[in-house]
Amino acid sequence: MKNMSDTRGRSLSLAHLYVAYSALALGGLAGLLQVLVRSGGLTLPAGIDYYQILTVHGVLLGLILTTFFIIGFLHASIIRTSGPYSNRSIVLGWLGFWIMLIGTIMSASMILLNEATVLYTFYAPLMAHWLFYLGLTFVVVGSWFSGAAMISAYRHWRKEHPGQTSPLLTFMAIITIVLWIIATLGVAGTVLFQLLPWSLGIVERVDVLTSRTLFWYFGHPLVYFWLLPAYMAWYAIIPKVIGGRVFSDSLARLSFLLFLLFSIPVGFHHQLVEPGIDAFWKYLQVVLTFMVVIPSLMTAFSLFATFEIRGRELGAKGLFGWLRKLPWKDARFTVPFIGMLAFIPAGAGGLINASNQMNQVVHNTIWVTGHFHLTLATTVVLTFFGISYWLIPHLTGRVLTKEMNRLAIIQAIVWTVGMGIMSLSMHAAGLLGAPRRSAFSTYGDAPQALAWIPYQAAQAIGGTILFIGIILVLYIVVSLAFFSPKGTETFPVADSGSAKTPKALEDWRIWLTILTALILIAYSVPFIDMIQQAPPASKGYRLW
Ligand code: HAS
Ligand code: CU
Repeated sequence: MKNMSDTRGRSLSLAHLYVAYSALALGGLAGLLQVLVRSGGLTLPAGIDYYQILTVHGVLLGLILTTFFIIGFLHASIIRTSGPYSNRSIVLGWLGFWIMLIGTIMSASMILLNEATVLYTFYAPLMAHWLFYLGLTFVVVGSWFSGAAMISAYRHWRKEHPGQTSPLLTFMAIITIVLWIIATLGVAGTVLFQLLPWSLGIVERVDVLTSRTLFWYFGHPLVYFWLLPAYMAWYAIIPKVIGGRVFSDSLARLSFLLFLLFSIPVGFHHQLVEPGIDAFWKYLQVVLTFMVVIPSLMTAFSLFATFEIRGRELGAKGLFGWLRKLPWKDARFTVPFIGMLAFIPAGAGGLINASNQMNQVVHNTIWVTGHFHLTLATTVVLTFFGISYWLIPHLTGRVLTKEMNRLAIIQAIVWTVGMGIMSLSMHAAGLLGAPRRSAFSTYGDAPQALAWIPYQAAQAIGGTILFIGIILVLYIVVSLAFFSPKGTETFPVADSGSAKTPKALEDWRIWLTILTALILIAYSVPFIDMIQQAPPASKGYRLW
């Protein structure tokens, strides 16, 4: 019975990973077309619009790849550390998968039919076909079913183990999904109550400011929903890969709790130039944004500690001698490690974005695009690749061969070079004022616009190298899923010594109460202001 449900759990996770990598294939191709158009080197055939391709890219990679990969990984982590799913969790998990998949197909079809060229942020008053919004609703509602599967498994574990601290990876997975559920309430609110009725023609106008605010109430925690699964691997899996231990179980849990508290009440740092929000509330949310940096600094600290302790165990001497003792030839370590390194400049860029005065310089420039290609498309995505290299064979009963391991490291190097060139030139062009979300234009040969062009050419070079990286990773993933030799690949989980962890860290009443208070403090007054003093609502526009 146990084994059978274990197999069921494996298929559930795998199904999610397959959708995620299919999204990578299509979204990556769109990315290649974009950099080529933007460099001025390519005109899309058959009247295909740049912004349509950009929407495909953003939705498939930013929303679909991430959500499916993460949910698949969270299921696998809970099953690995808390035992096979009950029938109820399996049923909920599959319901979630299918609802999300149907939603994805609905939204993606509308984009491909050019009925929803509204980019991945789908800002009103750009108006897409109502099926696009309905599809997004399905994706969100489906993910709630998946969340229910996980929470049910967690509650079951706690009932069976009264008074014990839950396994670290399960705890982290639950924080991640709770963060997601609370955040998606915002996007569900704007889609269900504003965008759907408006695109169906039931109401004629939409309040743009409220809609964007609800979007960013979701949009910022969204980026931590992407980051936290990577942190799960850094805290609780990589230490095992290098033969070490978790630096501190309590510190890891505390940092996840801080993410839960401070990820949500900070959406205004995406709206610093938005009129209609009082400066005081922007200031408050910027302070909270700097609070959410702290758990990342805690993470950096404990990873350095884990690496150094392990290196010294292996006999390393001197200040940095331990670096040489790390298993550089093991893709399961090296690929995510490059992701960690990338997060140092990526995070520094985030601090610049969050600083009100500097945000005025970079907002809506391609600097921001450079920022999230370092954070999401390097730090997070390389960690996801690193996870896939053992998780996929673990789930399919195959092994990561020496050749695939070597290819995975080459893939990461290709990715780093491509992304380095592309992201650096995006940051540089952004500082010169080049706009984001914009097709190729010389703006009537304005001298400033001409200065951006060499950087756009560099972006095309970087983007093309990245596309080679995408082909490589898809090749590795398909091999590991279907062709590698049969065998057992382990799901590495490091010992965290959770027995000594303070009980308060798992007392949900405390944390959910503080979270609710913080959200109410950060959002109530500005939200009431927005509704009471709403500017005239807007009719819909279809600019494509
Ligand atoms: Fe961001 C815009 C601020 C992190 C993603 N961000 C975006 C957008 C995306 C995104 C997608 O305040 C664009 C949205 C759109 O379409 O408009 N961001 C921040 C801040 C952080 C941050 C303060 N962002 C992320 C992460 C993302 C992400 C993570 C995805 C995964 N971001 C902003 C702001 C904007 C923004 C503004 C709006 C800009 C605008 O005007 O539109 C922080 O969380 C960053 C903290 C991180 C650190 C780094 C810690 C370093 C670590 C590495 C350890 C390494 C080791 C290895 C141990 C301070 C943990 C070292 C070993 C050796 C041997 C050296
Ligand atoms: Cu943000």
